[in-house]
Amino acid sequence: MQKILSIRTASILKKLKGGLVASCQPVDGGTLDHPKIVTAMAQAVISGGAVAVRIEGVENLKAVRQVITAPIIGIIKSDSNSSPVRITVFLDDVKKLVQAGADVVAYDATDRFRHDSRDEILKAILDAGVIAMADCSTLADCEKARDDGANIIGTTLSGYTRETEKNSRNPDFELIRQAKKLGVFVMAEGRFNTPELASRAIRAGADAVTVGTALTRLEIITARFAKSIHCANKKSKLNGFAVDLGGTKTAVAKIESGKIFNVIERKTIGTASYGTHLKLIAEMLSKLGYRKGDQLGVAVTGRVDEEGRWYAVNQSTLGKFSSAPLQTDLIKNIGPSSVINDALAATLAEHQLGSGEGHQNFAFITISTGVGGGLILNGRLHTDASGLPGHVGFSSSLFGNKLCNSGRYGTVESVASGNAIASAAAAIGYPDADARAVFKEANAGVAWAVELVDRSASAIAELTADLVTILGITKIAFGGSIGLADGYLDRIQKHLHAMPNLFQAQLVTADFAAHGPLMGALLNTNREKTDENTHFT
Ligand code: BMX
Repeated sequence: MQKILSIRTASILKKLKGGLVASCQPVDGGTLDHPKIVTAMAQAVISGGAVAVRIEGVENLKAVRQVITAPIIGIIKSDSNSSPVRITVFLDDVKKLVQAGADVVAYDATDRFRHDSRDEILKAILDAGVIAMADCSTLADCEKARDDGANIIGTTLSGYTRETEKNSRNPDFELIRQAKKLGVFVMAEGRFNTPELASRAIRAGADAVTVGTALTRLEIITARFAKSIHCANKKSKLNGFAVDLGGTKTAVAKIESGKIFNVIERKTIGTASYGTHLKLIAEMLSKLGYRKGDQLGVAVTGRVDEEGRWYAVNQSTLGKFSSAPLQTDLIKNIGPSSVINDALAATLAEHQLGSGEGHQNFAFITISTGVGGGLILNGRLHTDASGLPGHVGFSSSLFGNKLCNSGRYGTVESVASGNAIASAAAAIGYPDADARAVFKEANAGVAWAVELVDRSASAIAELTADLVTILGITKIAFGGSIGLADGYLDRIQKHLHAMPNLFQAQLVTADFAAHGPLMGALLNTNREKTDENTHFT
């Protein structure tokens, strides 16, 4: 619907077109959060080439208006316990912003519950004779805002609503492309943190780009640099060899400056003797050029106690021995090394160098041959002398209906793991389908396979909500061949989102993907020295 724009509206949109809008919003309550400083920021960004500014709060806006002739996009943020909507929530806000001198008023245009409806807010903005900018999260929001007469569509809230939070890592270029087709002025906004991302927004069809954090949130920008330097320092010290003996495969890697330099893999024979596992590890290491005395970290499926003794919890994954002095034997037969459970190792890697960095209450869950995990509580890896904590796969599942090979009845592992999926397939007449084959069928839409994969994801979603409820976990990274499989995280997300807000956590795939146990095994070799409690927020 092509609208006839007022001369004023058209002239402001012309000023914004093809330009950079700087959102001058210091960290709430930080030392820069003062109208004088916000004004100075606004002047500075205009001298740097911004064509307009986005300003939060009436006092800031009044102060900036006095010294700036460029267009101002005004918002008021309010926090409420009853609604997640924060941007220009009240009809009264619109009046205040217009009186303070805003040329454009931006409002939350998502369909989430709030005090005054988005329709009323938009009408109030348009009635006040200023430009309405709709901060949207999805294409549906954009379509609705366009139909209702908003002049600017912003991608501002993509990644910040429950529905879109899984896209919260990168800017939403797809939404820019889709919104552009609606024939309105599109403002790219949200995580355009580098000049390169901002120029990609224009290439994707945006009419203008708003950048906030990367320009005016000094604390956050500084923390990013500090974190990056900290990671680089840590990675540069990460040199040596790592072993990951998982339920399905055994991988051995040479790691240089935190990067996998070379890796070899063999199938894990679950029924092999302890001696055979040890021999295989030694052979693979020597193939990669390991020499006694090189830094060596070993991660294994199964429980590892504080003495480095190795036990199967699930007897069907490692069937041949009840326990073995792995750490002692590695040191004796191969060289100085440390041993840790595979999922705990991946948790360390994610927390120290990946998706969990800076998080105080974080979990990693691997869904693979088994279902394993690890917990970061109050910034530290939660372990004890037994080595059992973190084995979340052996907690009980709503969907459990058989004895797990750990000896517990109805565990998450007995429902959600690769072995469980394969045996459920066999039970309904598909004896040759392993988990990979079931996934292939499920992705092709075959009903029985969809049901099995979905049951697994649903059990993991319940586990996720339990971790949130019992431990206050706020972010969970998923790994393992099933955890990383196409579409699996979306399924977990769907089941979790069906639960009340209170039980939600941020869900992501593990940054180190399949290499988490290797990286974590090596990190574990100097765990005492590298403090996992270090965090930057
Ligand atoms: C099982 C358990 C965990 C392990 C997890 C994932 C055994 C032998 N293993 O829950 O210790 O972390 O599987 O490991 O009891 P995977 O590589 O075997 O899938």
